[in-house]
Amino acid sequence: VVGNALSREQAEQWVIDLGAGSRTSRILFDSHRDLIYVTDFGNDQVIVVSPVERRVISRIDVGKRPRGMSISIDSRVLYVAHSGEPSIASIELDSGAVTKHPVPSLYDWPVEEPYYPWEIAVANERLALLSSNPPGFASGGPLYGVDLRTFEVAPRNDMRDQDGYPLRGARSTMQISRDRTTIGIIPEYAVSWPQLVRYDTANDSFFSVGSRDARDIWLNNNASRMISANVIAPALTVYDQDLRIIRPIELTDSPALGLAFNPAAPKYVYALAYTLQEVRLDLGRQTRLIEYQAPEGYLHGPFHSMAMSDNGEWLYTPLTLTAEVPPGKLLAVRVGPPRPADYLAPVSQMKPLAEAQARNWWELSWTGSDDVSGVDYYAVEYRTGEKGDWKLRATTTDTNALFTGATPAQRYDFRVYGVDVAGNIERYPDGAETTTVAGADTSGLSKTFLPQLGAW
Ligand SMILES: [Ca+2]
Repeated sequence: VVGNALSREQAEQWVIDLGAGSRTSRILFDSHRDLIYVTDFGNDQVIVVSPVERRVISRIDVGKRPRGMSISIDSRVLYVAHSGEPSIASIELDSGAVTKHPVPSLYDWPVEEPYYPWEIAVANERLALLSSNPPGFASGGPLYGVDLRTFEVAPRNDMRDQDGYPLRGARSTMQISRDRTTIGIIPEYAVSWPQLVRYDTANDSFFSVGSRDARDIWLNNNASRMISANVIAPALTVYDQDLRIIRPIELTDSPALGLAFNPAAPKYVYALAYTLQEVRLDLGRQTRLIEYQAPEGYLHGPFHSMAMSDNGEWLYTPLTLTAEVPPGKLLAVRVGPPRPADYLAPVSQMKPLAEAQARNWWELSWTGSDDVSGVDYYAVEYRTGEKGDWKLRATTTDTNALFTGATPAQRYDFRVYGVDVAGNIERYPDGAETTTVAGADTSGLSKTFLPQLGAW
């Protein structure tokens, strides 16, 4: 970890009381309406907060002990998982009309009692994933799929670890990428080690990797990067879209419970424990670690749920007086200026190479563009043959680079991805974008310099 300097900042912030008996569970920012929804398991309500007016504007009665929330693709319906009864609610957000849908089939070995819903994540127009939990425990029941047209609930026994053992529901979290391609899941401890799971919306399929220490997971806008919080140590881990570890990140306080990417500046990551810390990842270096001070007399955590405004200006978390008292307040911290709406990564493409090279060096070139903030840099990767691991060759603001020192007769594959100024990272293509075979001629090479900034 490089440049891990901590600074403490007293940012602009405001606190609102969520009302008598309120117990904050999850917080969700509705970017369509600029409203914040808070599930309150103390009063069995969804609390609606206007961040503009900085007050509670309505309270919606739902079922017992509401917990997870997820918003429909068309932003018209909010689904709520009730952890105190076998049902979920759908709330028509424009009218406030609430419909309760029983989910009677949540029984499974080894608990004799029914499992109740816990977290819910809308994958597409038709399907939501629903995790379950036995009442009074936080140990995780099976994962279910909910048909959003009929509200039929069916077990998802296809969420399995690498050895094929079925995994059980989410311990604490299911996070949806902004582009809705991916849901990141941390299942309950199972037969095997704890796992990180990626659910692909397009393929309706799960992909798992082992992880000894994951607690929360968060995805950037297009799920090209995922971050998990270490359950034991004050540390985070950055993964790529295939859940390969890219790098660790050290925090300075206790292990984080909650995580968030800044949607408008996804190079900024927030980790919530007893303190709130901001990590700035820039060109592969951890350039800054900021600790936001809680308002006097309060503690930041430890809580799981965080939400951010669409423009990346405000971060919302639960707030409490002591670690023993459940949170009944909402804290808003201003973590930066409002930012332009840049949620899409650059699009780039390698230009095709000749099938074979005469020399053992050649020029690579590519094209690329970005919609709003512009391309910050490109990362060029290569592998030797189809089975080789991808390796970073260069990060550069240019659209060409020399590839030198190749082994004659060796096949080389290339791919490129772009990172925009806001910090959106393009997803890798599945395979090579261009391929060539190296020659033996070493003559003619006048420069060997390859720019190297370090990617993340
Ligand atoms: Ca962009």
